[in-house]
Amino acid sequence: MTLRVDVLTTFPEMFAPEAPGALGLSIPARARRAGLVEWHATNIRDYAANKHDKTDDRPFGGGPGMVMMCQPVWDAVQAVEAQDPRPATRILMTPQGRPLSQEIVEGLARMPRLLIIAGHYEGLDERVIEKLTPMELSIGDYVLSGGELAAMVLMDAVIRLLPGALGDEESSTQDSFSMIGPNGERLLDCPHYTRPREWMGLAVPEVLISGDHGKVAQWRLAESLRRTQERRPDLLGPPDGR
Ligand code: 9D3
Repeated sequence: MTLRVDVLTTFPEMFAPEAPGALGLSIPARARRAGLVEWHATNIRDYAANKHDKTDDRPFGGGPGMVMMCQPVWDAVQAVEAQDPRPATRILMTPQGRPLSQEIVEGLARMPRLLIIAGHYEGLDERVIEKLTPMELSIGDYVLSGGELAAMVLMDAVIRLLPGALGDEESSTQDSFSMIGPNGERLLDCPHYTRPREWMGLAVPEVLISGDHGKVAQWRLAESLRRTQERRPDLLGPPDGR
């Protein structure tokens, strides 16, 4: 079954399938051509019920920026959801959301339909969030100009997990080769080398040239563990391991 992704945004052009951006090339484009996924961007502005097609307004209580109004968002969600009978998993991209993780991505890749709300605004009126009860997701602790790039990051991460999205060469590095630690943790990748065997005075580690596949696997796991310990100790769990 084709995954359907709807994006609600005031910049639908960013998601045009022919746009040579994040989703128009490489794995997502191939997955789309293969019928594994389809995405539709809907302009929230098309659902503004007021005569100036206004989708945002000044915040109650004062302050800078604009707040996305409830009505256009609510109506856009109802209209888009009615375009397909399958229930959509509603997602709001927001700096206040749960940090995106591979676990979340894997869960979303099993859904039939995603509806992602992304915006260029200070925020949504809290009441429409309360009524829609979307999953609220962030892609990290830095400030973007809008939620659209975050939505594309999420889509890219989900699409590449759809069965058949990766070519044979890519998929082999997917599951069995990606390193798992002694307690089931996901580890950072080990270093990689290709020809020549010596470059600018630097040699390729001898074990990789030995032809001993057992030794190579052992070395790679040890390197993955060492790097994870050094760069991302948080991935190995709490400091005292409890
Ligand atoms: C002054 C408060 N700002 C929040 C940090 C306002 C604000 C800035 C930027 C509100 C929204 C945005 C646009 N960003 C997103 O919509 C967004 C986002 C992000 O900026 N970083 C990481 N993940 C995400 S998901 C959506």
